[in-house]
Amino acid sequence: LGLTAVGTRAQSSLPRLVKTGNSTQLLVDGKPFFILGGELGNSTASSTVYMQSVWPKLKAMHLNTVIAPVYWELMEPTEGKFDFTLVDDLLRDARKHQMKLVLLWFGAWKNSMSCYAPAWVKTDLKRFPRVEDDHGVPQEIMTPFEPRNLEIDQKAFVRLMQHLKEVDGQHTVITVQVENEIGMLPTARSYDPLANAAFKQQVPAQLLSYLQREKKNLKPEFAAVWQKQGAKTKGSWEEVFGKSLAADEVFMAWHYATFTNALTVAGKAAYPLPMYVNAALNRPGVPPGKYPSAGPLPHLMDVWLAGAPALDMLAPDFYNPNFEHWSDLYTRGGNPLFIPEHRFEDGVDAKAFFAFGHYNCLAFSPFAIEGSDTLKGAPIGKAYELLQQITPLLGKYQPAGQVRGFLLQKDSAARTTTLGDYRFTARHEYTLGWSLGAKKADWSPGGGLLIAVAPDEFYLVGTGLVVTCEPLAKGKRAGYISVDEGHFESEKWVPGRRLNGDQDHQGRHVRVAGGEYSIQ
Ligand code: N0T
Repeated sequence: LGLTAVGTRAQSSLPRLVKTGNSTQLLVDGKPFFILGGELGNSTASSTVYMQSVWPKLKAMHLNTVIAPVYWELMEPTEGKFDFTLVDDLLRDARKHQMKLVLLWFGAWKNSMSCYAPAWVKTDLKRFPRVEDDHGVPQEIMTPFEPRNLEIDQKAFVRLMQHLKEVDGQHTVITVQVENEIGMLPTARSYDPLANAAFKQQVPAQLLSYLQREKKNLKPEFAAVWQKQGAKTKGSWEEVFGKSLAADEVFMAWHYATFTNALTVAGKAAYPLPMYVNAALNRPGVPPGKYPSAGPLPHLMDVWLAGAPALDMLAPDFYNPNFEHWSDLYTRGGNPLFIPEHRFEDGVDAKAFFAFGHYNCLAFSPFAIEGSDTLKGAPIGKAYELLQQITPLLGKYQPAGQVRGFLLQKDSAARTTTLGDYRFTARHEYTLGWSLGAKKADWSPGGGLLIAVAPDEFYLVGTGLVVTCEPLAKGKRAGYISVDEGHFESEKWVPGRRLNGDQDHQGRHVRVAGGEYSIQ
């Protein structure tokens, strides 16, 4: 009995996703975990020596997780001979710096291309054929239609997962990304011989039954493609989805998704960590084929959900403007927001607060986090330092719907939200005429999150915002009994200054100045 209990505990402490209330949480060692992350530049983790100067920077930025690639070409330089040195080094150094890892499987595909395939794959086009454009020109992209391509990629991926299972009893690796920004170029689908043969086939029953089952929940962009042809429940790809670039892309997405699903199923059978795929977002108005097509994009989420049910999440990489627009699209249907990449730019600090507060996001992570020019003052580090402190609060109150987030750009209107018995309104701090930043030409975004812990008790965490509140009950006013700033020491609130007078505008608002970071 004793042994069984121990075994069960070890099992249950594997990192995993759980749906709690209306949010999904990532549990690490049984506790809600929020990835305060950064993704390494692509080549950075290929040298353990190079990494030595990187770790202290990451530590200084208060990351709790590093998102780092595993390179197929370096892991299997000769077919069937595996070298896990780099992976083991990463694990050792992450532990030394008390950090977790999300590993990126740079396998068959990386930003559409197959540049991380080992030389023995790249040079054997016969065994490992490529996708072809509509003129029959092969591209440097392994075709998903060739079973041998799946076989070798899967073999390597399974070996990686087996290895992690063997060496990572302490769960340093908490999630795995399968491939990177899968996408088809320069045409919407491949025209290699196997692809052309598949294109003539009937649409697979698995997709058709998903369409029927989810008819009412399909994302509108995808439903439109299907309904344009009369929402058919059987037929060839052209019969069901029509003759268009959009239809070609659906076909291609299906085959990428089922390939990735096979990889994911096999990987999880070896070691069941949460797994996701990421997408290079398309620019609206650009036709399929002209952007990396057929990946887990908003208009193809249904195809990916139907074809790759083993994946836990579809994740957006943010290089486009309009953070909220894309986040809204990616949280449809309960898909948790997991941000493996965000351009490392001004405002990521504010967005991190907003993403965790508003979207119940599981991971936030600027890309090329080790870039040294961004280190000066490292706003993201200041945000992470506070987010780390409020993690237990976030984990506890998020499932109950007691957390809100705000993002305020220069041109944002005031944001209002209700929480508990109050309506809260947030504005950028520079909207206050007397704010030191009010006259600046450029306003760094402000952002924050608000947590209700009792009927009349709230925590505000953020930067560059001012919040007012009024009771929902008509004809009443609300005032502040007290506003304290402070910090958490191992989950215990330690108050600092009492903020009153000018600091809370004589009891009219709660405020964090632009460029400052605080918990109140
Ligand atoms: C990302 C990164 C890395 C002007 C780009 C973004 C990473 C990959 N791709 O640095 O390559 O591995 O996932 C593609 C979107 C770029 C849009 C640029 C718009």
